[in-house]
Amino acid sequence: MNDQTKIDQDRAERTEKLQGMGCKRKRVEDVRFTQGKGSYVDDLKLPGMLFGDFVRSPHAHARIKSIDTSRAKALPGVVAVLTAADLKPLGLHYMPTLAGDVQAVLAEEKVLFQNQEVAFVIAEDRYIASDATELVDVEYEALPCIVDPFKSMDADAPILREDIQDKMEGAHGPRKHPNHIFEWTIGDKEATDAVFANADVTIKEMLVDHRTHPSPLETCQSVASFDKVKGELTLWGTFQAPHVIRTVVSLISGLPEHKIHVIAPDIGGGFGNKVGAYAGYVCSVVGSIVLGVPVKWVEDRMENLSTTSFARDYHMTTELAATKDGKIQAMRVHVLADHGAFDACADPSKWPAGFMNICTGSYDIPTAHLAVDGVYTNKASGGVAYRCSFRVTEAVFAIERAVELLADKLGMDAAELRIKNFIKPEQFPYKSALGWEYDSGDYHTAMKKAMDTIGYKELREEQAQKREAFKRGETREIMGIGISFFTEIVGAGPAKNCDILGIAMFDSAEIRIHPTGSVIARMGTKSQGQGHETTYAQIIATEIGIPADDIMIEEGNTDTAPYGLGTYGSRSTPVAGAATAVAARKIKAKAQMIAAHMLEVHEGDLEWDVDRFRVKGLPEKFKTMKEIAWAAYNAPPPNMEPGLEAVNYYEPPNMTYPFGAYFCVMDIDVDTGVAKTRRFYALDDCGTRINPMIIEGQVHGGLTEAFACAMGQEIRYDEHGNVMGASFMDFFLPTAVETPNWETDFTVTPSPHHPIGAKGVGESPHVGGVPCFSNAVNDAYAFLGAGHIQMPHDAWRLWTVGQKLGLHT
Ligand code: MCN
Ligand code: CUM
Repeated sequence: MNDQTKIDQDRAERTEKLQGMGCKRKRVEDVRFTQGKGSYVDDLKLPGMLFGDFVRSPHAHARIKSIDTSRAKALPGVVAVLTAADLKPLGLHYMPTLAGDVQAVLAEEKVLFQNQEVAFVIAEDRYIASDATELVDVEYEALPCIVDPFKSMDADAPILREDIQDKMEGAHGPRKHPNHIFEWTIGDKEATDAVFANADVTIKEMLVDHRTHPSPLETCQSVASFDKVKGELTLWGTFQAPHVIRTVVSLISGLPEHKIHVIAPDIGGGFGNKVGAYAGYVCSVVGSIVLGVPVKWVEDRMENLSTTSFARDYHMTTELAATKDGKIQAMRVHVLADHGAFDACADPSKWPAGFMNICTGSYDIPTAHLAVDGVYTNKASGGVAYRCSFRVTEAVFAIERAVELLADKLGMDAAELRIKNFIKPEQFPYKSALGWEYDSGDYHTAMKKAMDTIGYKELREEQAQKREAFKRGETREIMGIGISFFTEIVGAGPAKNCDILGIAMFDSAEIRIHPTGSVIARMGTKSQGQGHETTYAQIIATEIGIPADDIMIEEGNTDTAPYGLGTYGSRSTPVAGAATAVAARKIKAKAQMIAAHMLEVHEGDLEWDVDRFRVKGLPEKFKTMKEIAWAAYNAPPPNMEPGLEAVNYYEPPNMTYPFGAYFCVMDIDVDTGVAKTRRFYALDDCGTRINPMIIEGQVHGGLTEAFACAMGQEIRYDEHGNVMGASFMDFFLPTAVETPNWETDFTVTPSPHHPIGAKGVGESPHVGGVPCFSNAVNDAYAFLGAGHIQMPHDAWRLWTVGQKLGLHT
């Protein structure tokens, strides 16, 4: 072995020991999760703790004539019953929403959706509280309700929000009707209309991304404990954004922010459901302040599905204009957004329709216009993202279905049409017609790799043969090939356009190296299962040369973690991940000065080598990061303050734009409507990959939720506003039995503005997956002249399609 080989080998061994970026490091948090040793909100048991439960409205729209709590209060074990009348003097019967609306904590004069919170019973245990909810007598006078958002602004529509009936100026401009929330438009309307008027080919379709729910396994919950002596409130809860919750609680309760301790312990899945603030949080806090003992609130499954947040419910009239040979010239979209009874959409404040204006997708579409109208209906409020960065799933669904419809009309292959319109590698950074600047991308390479791997040409040939066989009556099975090429927009965000209630959407990391060279690091984000304890440590390991196993990551305690805006919109890696790298580099810079002092050389004479600084040209003279850490506390250079720690608050210059190419092969039995996913191939590009195993897990999870949404999951309402699908009996939650096999792949196009070139990935598979499934179904039926088939594509609905097409004999 020659010297260089030895050096290389030694370096490789030291690198491997770090388990840094690029390593398939096993998830450290799973040691406790797989042994049932996680610590969730409901695991918390405090002395004297009481339990709250809600009385909920059976009606979708009704006037409350009276509430009588006397029978409930008389039940042994019941301690208190709160109603709007109790909260009103405190100014807490309404709470502000993230979207600039207010939301009833407990209904005062009216209920506006089924299962709305009417009273909060606090008792010695959960069962007594639950029993007592049945003893609260509420007299209702039922009112006509609005279920169909298209009827919401009719002249004779019942006015839903009487509390803001006369307030015709909303949080996002003028309201056209008492049931109108906002109109949001972007793009050049005149130019777009002109292109459409003169286009060779146009398509127009109402594409519905139906109402669904993130449904994490752990429901929303909180424990509030108010210490009357100290005047301090501790609030444990299922919070994706603990610091924001602390600020909001301070603003609405008047308690000073430093006397509020918000703690998000382990979280059993969030998927967007745990971003917003809910009545249960407020009532547990009020209960504890009033009673001086801890109060716990834990949602049951039905409450979770029917009241805390919904996702989607976008009705998108989508149009494309193109030349005869398939160059897309313009896009025009109108969205009717059903927001339910209160606008509690969880978006950055300036974005009433999230980042819906990413709807031009991965294509170079020169002209576009988007208009969104938000309306009130008698349904639960919410409007959370559900595994997508603020309405990106809706946007990608619109463009990816529209492109397929255009391909159909042009008689062009859908993959070819996409490639023809892709933004070219040399166009990045690319400014889209609706205002975004895509940081980087190489769509052609990704698409080619995907098509070659899946064997696209052969699949189309097989499909052509099967179609002939079907027409000849030899088979009852039809084959669909679904494609989706998506661009995500994650990592909110630059302060110039992203804030939550006025707080700029930066994020943070604080890294502290102990004298022995072990590390604790804290971030402003909060994992709900994404594996942050594993992956942030990998970033630090690579940056400062300390093994990931010696680095502990802590999140979720607002007393110790630096202020951050939390985890949603796949922003942890783009924002807090960047903060982590920058903080680590600050430490490294100080370490270099210490090393120079120790080795008695000038700083500039040192070079970094995996886990140490060494003297250039004298590789045997070095100091390891561990040695430097010890020195930092014991013998720092004169005039240098001791210690080795750093904090960074990172304000990203731009979002990151991960992308991917997905293909789905599906076989559908036209007689039963049963769809079988034969193959699903997902190629993701999230820039620099921190942990390939975790990325694969994220992709598996996101695709499974995409499969759920596209193929069956739905929160439906009947004409009386009764919520259908409020339990797992009706709401489709796929298990391993239904879930297809996933093939994953990748390309790497680093983000040019991110310190380590990483983009987010947590939501990409969902965003790309939903249209891919829907396109597969639509593609299967296309040759039969089915036209656009709305989601969800469960067997019953697909059977209906066959019925309509006269396929059943
Ligand atoms: N990662 C990586 N390399 C990259 C990008 C990400 O290794 N280039 C890793 C990260 O280090 C992190 C994970 O992938 O461990 C996800 O990172 P990121 O894409 O930054 O997303 P966030 O951590 O901000 O997670 C949020 C995202 C969202 S918004 C939803 S919704 C969702 C998702 O994550 N909810 C989840 N994935 C989930 N996974 C689980 N288990 N539970 C949820 O509730
Ligand atoms: Cu998009 S649902 Mo996630 O942002 O918590």
